Amino acid sequence: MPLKNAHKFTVPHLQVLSEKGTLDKKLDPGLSETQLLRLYRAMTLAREADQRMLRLQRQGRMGTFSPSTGQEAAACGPMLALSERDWLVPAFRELGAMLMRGVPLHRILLFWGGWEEGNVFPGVERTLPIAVIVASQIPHAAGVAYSLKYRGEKDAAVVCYFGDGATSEGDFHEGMNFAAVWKAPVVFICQNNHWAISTPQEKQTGSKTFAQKAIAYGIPGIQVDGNDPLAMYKATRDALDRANNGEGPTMIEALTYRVSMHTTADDPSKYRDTAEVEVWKSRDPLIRLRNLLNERGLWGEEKEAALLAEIKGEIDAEVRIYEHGIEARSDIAFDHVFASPGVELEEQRAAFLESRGGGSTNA
Ligand SMILES: Cc1ncc(C[n+]2csc(CCOP(=O)(O)OP(=O)(O)O)c2C)c(N)n1
Ligand SMILES: [Mg+2]
Repeated sequence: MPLKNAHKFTVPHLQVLSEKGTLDKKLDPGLSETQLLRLYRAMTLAREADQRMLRLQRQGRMGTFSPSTGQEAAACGPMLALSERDWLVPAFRELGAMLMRGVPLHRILLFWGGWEEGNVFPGVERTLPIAVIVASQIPHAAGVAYSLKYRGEKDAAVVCYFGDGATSEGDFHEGMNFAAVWKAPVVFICQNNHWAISTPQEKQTGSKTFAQKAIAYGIPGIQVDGNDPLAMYKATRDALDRANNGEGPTMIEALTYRVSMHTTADDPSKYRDTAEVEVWKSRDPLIRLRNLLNERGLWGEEKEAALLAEIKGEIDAEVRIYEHGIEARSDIAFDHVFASPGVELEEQRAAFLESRGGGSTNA
């Protein structure tokens, strides 16, 4: 008997704004001028903040961190689709996404400076802290999404970021399976920046795409040009609509590239070809969006200079808060584990403070 096809699967690829600046009119999500300018500002802020963080780290004023230069479209495009009701569950390379959410830069500097206060975002809701433990945030995202469904919050969903390397972790498979089976309202965004430290994509997976992993769980997977901010917005908008309609999760693979080092602790020239880096530098997402703004008469050299000056001032002010504006407390680690700490944790806090000779505000 001839074999029949059990099922046919396809993995779509989405690009709206090509590298050459051609806009696909049929796929254009129709962002307003205000939205386009907000996106460009956010991506520029992320780039400038990233560069400043590199200098701070090199000057010994901040610890190791994971630069995000080159990945601004993949991080920021989706955020334009989020409402305040939606949850953001980041990994560790989504600086632009966190800034768009309203997390003050000084909180992110505190995190990478090693301060517990960097895990707390006063006034910013529905946002989980940076997750350095690879893929650990994926089951968290599935759980948060399941709780939204359980509570009947139909106008809210979760957007969860992770890297290509995270797909090799058990947490990825468990989180995807749980979310798919329970039709939890979550959008999984895999930032495929082609490397997991020194491990290239072909040593990470036998799959041709990361998006196709979604198929195994029974959810749609789409590959997106991750340096195209309009495509990243559109894919996330569509996925959030599915989630809000009770249709469950979607996985988006964002094809992008980490043009800088993995973290400030490594030297990428030891394991990857500089020619590859140059190719991706020429696909800079900021330039692509700036060209579109120029074409629409929304931008120009003067506006660019004014924006950079404004952003520099903003970053300077945040660095000052980071270095001088926070009164660090040695017992803060006890504060945010549970909504209300409970007797045992308070006893442990008291014992800890006692062991330090009393007082709670000495760092
Ligand atoms: C569970 C765990 N294993 C190993 C590490 C060390 N580590 C940090 S980042 C990283 C690679 C992550 O690669 P990817 O998921 O592609 O994200 P990217 O760094 O490229 O943004 C590794 C192995 C870790 N932080 N957590
Ligand atoms: Mg990676």
